[in-house]
Amino acid sequence: MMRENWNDQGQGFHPVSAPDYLPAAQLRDLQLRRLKAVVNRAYEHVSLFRERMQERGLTPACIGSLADLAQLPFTIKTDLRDTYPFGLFASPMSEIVRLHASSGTTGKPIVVAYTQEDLQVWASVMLRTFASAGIHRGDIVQNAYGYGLFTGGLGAHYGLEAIGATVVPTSGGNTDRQIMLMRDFGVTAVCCTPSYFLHMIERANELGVDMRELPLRAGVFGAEPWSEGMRECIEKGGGIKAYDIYGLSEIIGPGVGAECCEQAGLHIFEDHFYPEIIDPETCKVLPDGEEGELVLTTLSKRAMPMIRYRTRDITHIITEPCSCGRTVRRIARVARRSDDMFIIRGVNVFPSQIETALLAVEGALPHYRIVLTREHGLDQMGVEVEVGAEVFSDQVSAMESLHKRLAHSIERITGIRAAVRLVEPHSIPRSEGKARRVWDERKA
Ligand code: DLL
Repeated sequence: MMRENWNDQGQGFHPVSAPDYLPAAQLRDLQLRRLKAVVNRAYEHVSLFRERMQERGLTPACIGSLADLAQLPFTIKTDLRDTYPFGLFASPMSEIVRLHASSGTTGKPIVVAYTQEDLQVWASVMLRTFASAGIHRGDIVQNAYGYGLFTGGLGAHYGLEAIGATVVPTSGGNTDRQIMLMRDFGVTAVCCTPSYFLHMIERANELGVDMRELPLRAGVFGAEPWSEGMRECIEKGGGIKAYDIYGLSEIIGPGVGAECCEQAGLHIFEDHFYPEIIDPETCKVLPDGEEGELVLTTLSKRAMPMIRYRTRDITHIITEPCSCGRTVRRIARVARRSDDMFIIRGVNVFPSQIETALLAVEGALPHYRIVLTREHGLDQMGVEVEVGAEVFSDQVSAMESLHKRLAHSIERITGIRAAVRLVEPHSIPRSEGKARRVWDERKA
């Protein structure tokens, strides 16, 4: 039964959100029907999928239940690179109305495609994202995700228009102008990477603008890992509620999953994206609740169906139902990627652990970078972290004490002794999109 008068923070319900509340049996039924159709489509139109299935003696008829998905081969990022640019398309170009591509630092980007129907689905999952963050008609939303080949800008844009909000399509960059528009237009919600919003808060303060006094009340942040500590800094500094949104180009862009007003994990839009968690070593499917790599299958994508795409993102499925009433399952915040991990003196470390360690100590600012070097054959981990101006002007003993507490916190969480360097505010480069945290200067 659809919850006619469901309210998220007052006015978030929109009929298009109904699939978020489907009874489990009905949802599984829908997923199975869609899964069969998408496997058929991929088998018929994409030679890579067909050949991989044939190698295993599989046909689309092998899918009789959702559990049968586990027999199908995985898809990985290099499959998109190897078939660059259009090798995984299941629709003729005449039906493809949009292309996006990853920015990729080296080599060729990965390319993704959308039909008209795919764009409608994308706008609908983004609409559900904004509804669950309590954004509605009448809101003025500054969209500072990059517009262009990156999926963030246009993905958020069409979802915001679909919900009836007023979009201010600023894209990333030109921070002073962003702040001027935010204040002059009476912006009530913002979308960008969490690191860029922190930078906006900081710049606003320098310009004498206190964001907490503006009508701004919510932010929808994603595209990069961020921690609970970072959420606290953003919510306090901006006077807003900060919601997490997750997605990736290969699957659709932003809008694979998003937090609701409970801010306790991200609901996956399961009627379009089927999640599995696997052990990244053995590739076996893990039961709900266990941590592993997120694998996603698109259930309705037409231009570029993805079967069992290995995201490299580490998370787990939350088993408890959410008190918001949505029935679609949640994943825990994606704090790390398996390929972000670095190994230092044999110990596996994730940048998110460093972030958590730093933000657990009062006085540290959420701006840091990790520099890996090798001295006399031994790996060293340096962590540069900005600290408030008052600490610098304070006595040396205050600096020493903070330094000690930070080093101790890092060692407690990672087991590694780091060379911590306290640096002045603004000395670490800011990013307008995804932040870079690790500089690995070790020679191979
Ligand atoms: O970053 C899509 C997006 C745009 C998501 C705007 C959210 C908001 P890609 O550039 O293909 O797509 O990067 C996808 O970014 O596999 C994760 O590793 C990471 N990522 C995205 N959202 C989150 C998040 C977009 N909320 C890759 N938390 C993904 C942690 C995230 N990591």
